[in-house]
Amino acid sequence: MNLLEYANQHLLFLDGGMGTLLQKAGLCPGELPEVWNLTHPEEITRIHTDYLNAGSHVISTNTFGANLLKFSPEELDRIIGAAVQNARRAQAATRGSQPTWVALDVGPTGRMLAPYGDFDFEDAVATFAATVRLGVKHGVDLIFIETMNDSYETKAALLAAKESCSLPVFVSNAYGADGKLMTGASPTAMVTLLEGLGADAVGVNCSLGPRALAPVVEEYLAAASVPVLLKPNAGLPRANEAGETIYDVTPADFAREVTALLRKGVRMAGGCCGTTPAYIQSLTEAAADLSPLPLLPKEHTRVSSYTHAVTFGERPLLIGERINPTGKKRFQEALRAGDMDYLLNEGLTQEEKGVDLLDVNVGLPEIDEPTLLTQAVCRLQAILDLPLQIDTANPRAMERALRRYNGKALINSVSGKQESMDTVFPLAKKYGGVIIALTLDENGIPPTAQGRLAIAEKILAEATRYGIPKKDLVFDPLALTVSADPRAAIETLSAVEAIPRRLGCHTSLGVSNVSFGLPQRDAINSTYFAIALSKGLSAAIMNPYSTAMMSTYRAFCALNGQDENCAAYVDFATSLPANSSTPATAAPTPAPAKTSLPGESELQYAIGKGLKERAAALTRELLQSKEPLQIVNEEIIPALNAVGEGFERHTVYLPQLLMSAEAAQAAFACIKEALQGARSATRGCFVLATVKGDIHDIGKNIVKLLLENYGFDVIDLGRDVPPEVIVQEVVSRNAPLVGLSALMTTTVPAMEETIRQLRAAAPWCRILVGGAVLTQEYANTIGADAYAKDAMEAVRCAEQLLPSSPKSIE
Ligand code: B1M
Repeated sequence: MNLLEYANQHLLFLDGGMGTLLQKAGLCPGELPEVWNLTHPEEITRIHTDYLNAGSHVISTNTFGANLLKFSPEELDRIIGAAVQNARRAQAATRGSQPTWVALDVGPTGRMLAPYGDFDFEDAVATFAATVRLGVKHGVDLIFIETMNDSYETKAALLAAKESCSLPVFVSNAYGADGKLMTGASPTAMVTLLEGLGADAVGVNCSLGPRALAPVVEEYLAAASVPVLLKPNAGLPRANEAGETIYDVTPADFAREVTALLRKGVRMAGGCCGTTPAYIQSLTEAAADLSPLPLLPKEHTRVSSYTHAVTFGERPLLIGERINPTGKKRFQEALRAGDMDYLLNEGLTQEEKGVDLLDVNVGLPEIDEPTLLTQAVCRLQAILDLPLQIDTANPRAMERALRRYNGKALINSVSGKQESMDTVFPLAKKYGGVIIALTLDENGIPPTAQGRLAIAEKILAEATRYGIPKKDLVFDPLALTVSADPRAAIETLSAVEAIPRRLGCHTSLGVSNVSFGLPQRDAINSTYFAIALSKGLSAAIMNPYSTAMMSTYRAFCALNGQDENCAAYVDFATSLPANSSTPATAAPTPAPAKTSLPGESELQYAIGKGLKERAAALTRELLQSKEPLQIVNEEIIPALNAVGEGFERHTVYLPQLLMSAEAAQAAFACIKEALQGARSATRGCFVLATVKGDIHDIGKNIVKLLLENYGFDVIDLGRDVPPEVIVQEVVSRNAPLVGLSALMTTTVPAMEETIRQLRAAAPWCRILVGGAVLTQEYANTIGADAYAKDAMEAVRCAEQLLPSSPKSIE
């Protein structure tokens, strides 16, 4: 029976935890569970059988980590083959009244994708594709991508599945207690991205118990047009007194809480970590009399970034137009030189001005646009979380940029020309996107609103033929120059009114075209903008640096009931300079080179925003007037502290933390260069490391640099270093001093363990500890010889711990 047809009419029960059951069955720590398909096939088959007997329609193969990063191609083939066979054997043994299916289970790779990590997006796609192709070869019925905690990796996996097979693909993400993915995506952002890419069901698994996941699930239900699935844990795992992992939600509670969500519209349910066949049995019994709620398509026109979705129609949207080289000599030069700083700065500044999306256009005749546009998209999305409008007439550039975009983009643009539709619609269908549709065709731009409406109808019909839903089209009826044709503005405005009324679609306009050739263009633009907004315009590509345009926009939203308590208007109006002239006639504000925010220096701003090149350039500049260490203490550390606080408050997510860390490292590299000259004679061997489990090394690197500058011969073992490696190094070098760094409360025990092992194996060695989480008291408790709060103090301590060494060279 066809799975999707069945799922249309019935609730679909999935299976429960596999890993936790294997641990109970004797899987050792460090052992790869997927290998059990070969070594313990009966055990795996038994678990599948128990789930089928408990009422699961879909069982997932034991292939969560089966990928080419962990196994050779031959091993992977054997493992996936055996996994499918084990599931099929269980299916054969339990044939009953209800149909059942075998899903290829696909989990995350465990690697972070670039730019946050070092795993290239296309390598991730290739890794997932290899797994999927083997699943298909061995005959699975569907692909189940699960426990993904990063949107970009989820996109890579789904794209790989779609490119490698025509089986149904279900996609499930793992959310934290803050209702976001680890890298910051909201549930609506994920639904928007995944539906755009063609997922057949979307949902939530792992993470927490069903009750804690309810708000996330409800957001899925409000956003998704495809079935929503749910596979929660049996509660949040915790350790009991005996050190075992336990889960607090009982099968009965689990069944009751999941059933409550089935009643709200979830159509597919099972369990994850900590759940067993007893949980699924309990669930299928509790839900035996339930039928699925009708699956209602949602008509939202939505785009997304890696963190959030933006919905057309809730209020007019502003699309910043400034990332476009047309008429901008400086930007053109920067693009030709491959300098992305200008572009990133335009992005950041427009974001601060309050735009909802950024148009990205890098089209210049003599450049490699596919490469440059892709780079621009990747660099922008690394430091900014605004959705992007990908703006190019070059299909190759469009495809490459859409492929790398971490979200559902606004696509600028298609027209009514058949060639344009035949080029753009397949790309939108494959990668997802809301398309800006220009109402022109082979015969040009019709002079009347009627003519443009007719083209809009033609585009809509063709889009439907390509399988693109109406909600994914936004029509631009084209602002034309009023100085050339007195009816130009009126006809476009009529079309702005007619399109939503007649076609039920949203509209967008590139407003400023209307004023070409006229003086005081802002007066015309902003008045035209106001009229268009009052006719129902949904979005505008505009200059957010124009005070007149922004005043019009903020005032319109306040007057139109789209700005609660006029808060955004008041914020905006009170931020204007006291002597700013009447908004509607004010000259456009020149593009401000935004380099810092109140209360922070330019370097702190650059680190906070993750601008690597800028951070390095500013550090070099600062080194002319400040001491290197002063820059570290007054600029770099406070900037990182601010990012860390944001991370704690959930205003900053891991990607931004990583980008800021990279910018700090770039600044720090310049400090290192500056200090390099000051080296003096060797005064003793100092073994240095960040302890096991901890990958923070910025502070440790500063300590290393200063120690070297004060004459110590530093053996840097790096970060995440096991106690045994440190002990071995100290013993083999007979090192008199060792320095340990730890930045997290969770890694201080590793520091304590390292000290314990050092005391046993190298009793002569003096131990210095440091790192943000430590205090003198704590250092005493864990048995260190000294604690240093910063790098300078580390040098002083080292000198004291080596009393025979000469005094420091100052
Ligand atoms: Co993360 N991180 N981070 N992080 N990170 C912290 C430490 C955190 C406090 C942020 C927060 O939540 N507010 C938090 C830890 C919370 C806790 O303790 N429980 C945290 C977390 C949770 C995490 C992750 C788990 C996030 C995640 O994945 N969900 C993850 C951990 C991964 C792991 O280690 N297993 C993670 C990852 C990262 C990045 C990779 C993104 C990046 C590190 C990049 C790198 O180091 N190469 C990063 C960063 C940058 C930070 C913050 C923002 C900044 C750390 C830093 O470099 N400070 C940090 C928040 C904060 O500290 N404000 C945070 C500047 C540096 C110069 O200071 O290291 O203290 P510091 O060094 C000083 C002194 O302490 C002293 O001298 C140095 C110079 O004066 N010192 C010593 C240091 N070592 C010494 C040794 C000595 C003597 C002195 O003798 C040997």
